[in-house]
Amino acid sequence: MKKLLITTVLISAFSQVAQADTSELTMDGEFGFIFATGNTETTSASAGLTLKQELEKWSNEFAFNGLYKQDQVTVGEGADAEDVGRILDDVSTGELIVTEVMNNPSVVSDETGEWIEIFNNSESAINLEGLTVSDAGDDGFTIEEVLTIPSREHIVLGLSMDSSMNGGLQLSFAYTGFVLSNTSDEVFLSHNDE
Ligand SMILES: [Ca+2]
Ligand SMILES: [Ca+2]
Repeated sequence: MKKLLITTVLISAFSQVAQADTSELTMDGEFGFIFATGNTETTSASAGLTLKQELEKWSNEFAFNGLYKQDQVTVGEGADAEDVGRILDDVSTGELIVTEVMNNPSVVSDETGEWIEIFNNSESAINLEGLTVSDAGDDGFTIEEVLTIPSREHIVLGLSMDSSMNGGLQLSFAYTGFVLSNTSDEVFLSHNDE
């Protein structure tokens, strides 16, 4: 099995921002690093996409390539928008993006108030079952249930589903075993590409 890295966000050098801004730390996906480790295809294989989709895809690629050296990213095949969404094997680098993290909540404790927001930057729903969220150390968890993220929408994963404990959020998934440092940390999205 090959571990396919989808998206990486580094929490670093933003710690001062987090400490200065007592409300929340907002980290755009643009601050993250997006690596292509394989399974990428060239845009020449994209026949059949509409011109509009091509333009959108191109603009996405432009945004990513402007920030990171990587292979080209394609919109995944098998875009079956019904039921639970595409499986992760069909998801390409750049289609899932970590758009925000809360690593240092102020109104609730870190133990219940940390969260991660993921954006589906693709044309179809994606099933996050099998997605591993990890850091460069020993922190990590894998989503082992069907968890659909609709096209062009966000979902939030956090430590507590209880909105009175997590700062008032409606979470889609609660995890354990993953702590976001208030100084320096990483968020990797990956899955085992079987
Ligand atoms: Ca923290
Ligand atoms: Ca960590």
